[in-house]
Amino acid sequence: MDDGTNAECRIKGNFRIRGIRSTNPIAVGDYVMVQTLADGTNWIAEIEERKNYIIRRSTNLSKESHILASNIDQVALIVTVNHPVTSTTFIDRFLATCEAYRVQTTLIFNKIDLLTDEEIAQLEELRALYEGLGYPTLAISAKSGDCKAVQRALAGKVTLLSGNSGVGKSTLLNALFGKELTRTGKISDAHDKGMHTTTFSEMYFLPDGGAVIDTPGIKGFGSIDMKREEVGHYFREIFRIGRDCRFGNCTHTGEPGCAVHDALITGDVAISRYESYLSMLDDTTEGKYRV
Ligand SMILES: Nc1nc2c(ncn2[C@@H]2O[C@H](COP(=O)(O)OP(=O)(O)O)[C@@H](O)[C@H]2O)c(=O)[nH]1
Ligand SMILES: [Mg+2]
Ligand SMILES: [Zn+2]
Repeated sequence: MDDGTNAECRIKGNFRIRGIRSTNPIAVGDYVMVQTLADGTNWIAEIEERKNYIIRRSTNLSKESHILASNIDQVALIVTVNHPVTSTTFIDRFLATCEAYRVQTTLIFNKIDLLTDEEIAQLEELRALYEGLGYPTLAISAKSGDCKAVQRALAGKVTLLSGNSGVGKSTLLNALFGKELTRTGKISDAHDKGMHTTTFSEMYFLPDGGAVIDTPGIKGFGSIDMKREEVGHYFREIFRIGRDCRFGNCTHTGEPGCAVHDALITGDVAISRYESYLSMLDDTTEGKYRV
C-alpha cells in the first residue's frame, strides 16, 4: 500500500489487457487501486496502465501469455565466465530480447573469485565488448558478500534479475537482503500453491528505494514476436553499421555490398555477436519467432 504496508487483496471482475491474452490478470510490478469494504476485505478495483511488461509465451504457440513482471526500469543479467560458462549466444539473445522490450540491461559478471588469469583476461575482453556497445557491466563475487557496486546500480529502480541456473542469483539476493529474503520467499511459495504454473515472480523492496524482481526458473524471456528482418535491429552495432549496407533489407548473410560483412573483417563487429545474430536468424527461419 502507499503507506508501505502489505495487504492481502482479492481480484474483482475480469481484467483484460489490450492485445494479449494472459494467464495471470495481475503481475508483479503492477500498480493497483485497492478498495477496502466494510467487512475489511481488500479488492483490486483497477490496474494502472503498464509502462511495460515482460511476458513468457506458452510453448504451444497458443495466444496465452504469462506476464512475468511489469513496470520494469531495467534488467540485470547475471552471467559467469566459468562455473558455469554462460555462452555469449545466451547473453546476446537475452540482450536482443531486452532491446525488443526497450528495457535497459546491465551485465553482472559473478564468481570472479573462481577465475584463472586466462579467464580474467576473457572477462575483461567481454566487459570491453559489452561496455563498447553501451551495456554497463559489473564484475563481482556475490559469495564474498561485497555487493556495493550492485546496490548502487539497483538503487531507486525496479530491476528484473535474471540469469542461468547456478550463476549466483540467490546468493546475490541474499547478500543484498540478508536473512530476511528466505522468509519472504517461503511466504510467496505458500501463497501460490493453487497455481498450476510454478513460474511466478517475486519482488523484494530495497531498503533505500527501488525493488528487485526475481523470476525463479526463468532462463530467458522466451521468444517474442520478431520478424526475421527485425532481428538485426536488436543488435545495436549490427543495426548501426547495417544502415550502410547496399540493400535496405540486407540480412547480412552474404548479400553484395554488406557493411556488416566488412565490419566483421575490420573487427568492428565481434564474431561472437555475429554468430549470436545468425543463431537468432535461424530461429526465425524455423518458425520459433513468429513471422
Ligand atoms: N565461488 C563462488 N561461488 C559462488 C558465488 N556466487 C554463488 N556461488 C555458488 O554458486 C552456486 C549456485 O549459486 P546460486 O545462488 O544458488 O545460483 P542461482 O541458481 O543463480 O540462484 C552456490 O553453490 C553458490 O554458493 C561467487 O561469487 N563465488
Ligand atoms: Mg536460485
Ligand atoms: Zn548487410
